[in-house]
Amino acid sequence: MLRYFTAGESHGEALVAYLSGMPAGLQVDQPFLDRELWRRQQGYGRGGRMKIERDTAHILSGVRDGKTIGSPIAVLLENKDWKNWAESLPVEKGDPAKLKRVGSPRPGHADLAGALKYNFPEARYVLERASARESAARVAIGALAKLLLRELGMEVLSHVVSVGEISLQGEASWEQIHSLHPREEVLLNCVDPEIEQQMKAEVDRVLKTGDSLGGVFEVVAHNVPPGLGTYAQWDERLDARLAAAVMSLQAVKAVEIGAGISAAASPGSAVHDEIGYQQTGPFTGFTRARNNAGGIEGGVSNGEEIRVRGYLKPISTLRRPLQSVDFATREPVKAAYERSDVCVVPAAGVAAEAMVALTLAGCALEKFGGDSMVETLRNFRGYLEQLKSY
Ligand code: EPS
Repeated sequence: MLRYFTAGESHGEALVAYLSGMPAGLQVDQPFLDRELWRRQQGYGRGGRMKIERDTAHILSGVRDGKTIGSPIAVLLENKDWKNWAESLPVEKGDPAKLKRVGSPRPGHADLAGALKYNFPEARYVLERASARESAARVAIGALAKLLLRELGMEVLSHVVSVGEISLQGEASWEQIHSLHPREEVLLNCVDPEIEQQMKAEVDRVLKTGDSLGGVFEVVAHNVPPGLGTYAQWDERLDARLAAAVMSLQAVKAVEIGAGISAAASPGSAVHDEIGYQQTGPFTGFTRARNNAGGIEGGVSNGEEIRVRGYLKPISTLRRPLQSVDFATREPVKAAYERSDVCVVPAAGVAAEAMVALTLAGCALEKFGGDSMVETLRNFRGYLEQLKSY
């Protein structure tokens, strides 16, 4: 069983991620982990913090001589900004004059709900943990999940569908999404260069007005065999698990599988993906003319590409702040402002890739089992044979 947790505050000493349940014998590609972390840091519209951080995954346990050993994997990501915060976020009792209060909660942020819940007089400790900085830790262990999936022939990538009101029209093919991946300069991770320029102009416009932007990313999982997840129990449905995984990312307010949203307003004949048959295919001979189901029917992968979209609300820290209330005086004031990003849709897409990869890796290990890669691969190949001879 694949289990994972993260720990760490945004301006604390480090982030830590813990991944348990990986089979032994998986080759760990350190440059790949660091490249994934780099990808999450990119995108037009990020704030000053990304100039400070250069994330790398420091593996503390569970990997020896370049391979997993079946033991829990702990990964540490240093916060370079910590040196600027050591006195205002001390672990031990500190000097109250040095603490940096967040005196008025930002609408849309966890500030108020978190302060009420944990009985804090202001929101500093709320934002420290609610911050999307935490998603870096998920990307580190998500990269390990991607390495496992790669052994099983599966790949997970993302692209940006919209930024504010600027949208890509039509579906991006796997080849188009794949071609974004090796880029050394990431703007908005959109497959259409003209739309990408319009997205950039939109970020510039909003930046000038002190506002922020949301948008939509799409994660695509390629070459996923039919049979991951099940309708047999509500919490084992693949779509339910993916929805929870993607919704758990900071600022995601809606998740869509395939054409889920437009499907609700369309007749069945325009939605459901008709079935055909040919002698050979990637997993079986069954074919589909389109993929409105997003690769999942009845909570089970059906052999088509899995497509999951995440809808991000605009960043809740505004340079031109909205109305709020002072925690101490209860007087009306403007919401607090701290250095922030203006648009993070490409970065959120990379974090969502990690969550999708962890979810698919978990489902794959439940189906194929195995304490070593030799065993997992033998079971996996046996299943592929079974599908071929169906
Ligand atoms: C974040 C605020 C910004 C972002 C941060 C998320 O950080 P800071 O307050 O230090 O400027 O840069 O994201 C990251 C640090 C990251 O690695 O993605 C927030 O409040 O959520």
